[in-house]
Amino acid sequence: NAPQGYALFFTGLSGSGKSTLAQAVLARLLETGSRPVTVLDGDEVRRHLSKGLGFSREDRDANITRIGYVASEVIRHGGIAICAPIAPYAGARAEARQLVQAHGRFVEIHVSTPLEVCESRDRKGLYAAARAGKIKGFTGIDDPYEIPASPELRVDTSQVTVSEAADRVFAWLRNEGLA
Ligand code: GGZ
Repeated sequence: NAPQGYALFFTGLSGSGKSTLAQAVLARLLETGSRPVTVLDGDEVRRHLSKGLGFSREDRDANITRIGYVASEVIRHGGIAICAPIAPYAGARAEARQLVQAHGRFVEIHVSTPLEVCESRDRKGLYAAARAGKIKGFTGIDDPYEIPASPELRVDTSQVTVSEAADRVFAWLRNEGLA
């Protein structure tokens, strides 16, 4: 029997550490090398799969639905899909969950790093631009982030290292018989 595919769906604010954590988890999955893994990172997806979409609610929802659909295809073939968009709306996350659960497991990981920490990191200067009104509708500043009510996991990268956060993801997966 082929092992069940699953999606690791990281959701959280810009600068919360989603991509970094996703890369750390990817590196460990590739070390064991037992399954095909596809990464659907926010930036990358917007350059290709979601090219042309903006940041209105409608466009963000379309982005998350596309990610969910591609993840569901990866999982249908027994693979692992690592997704790392902001995914600020609970409704769109639920839709991605439905798409994925038709074929495998959906592991929602809320990267719950507080806004103050994300904003103080401000690696790309986007929070400063949003505060200055140069970017409108920036998540956490003047656009909502709906906190996941019951994610499979919650990790705050201001409280644990990336490596510890990855450990927690793998501990969860082992406990569920997925790793
Ligand atoms: C939020 C924005 C915005 C606005 C540009 N709001 O730190 P980043 O740069 O690399 O991560 C953010 C990324 C978010 O894209 P997602 O596809 O993950 O968003 S969503 O799930 O809501 O569809 C940020 C950049 O794009 N960015 N404008 N207004 N983030």
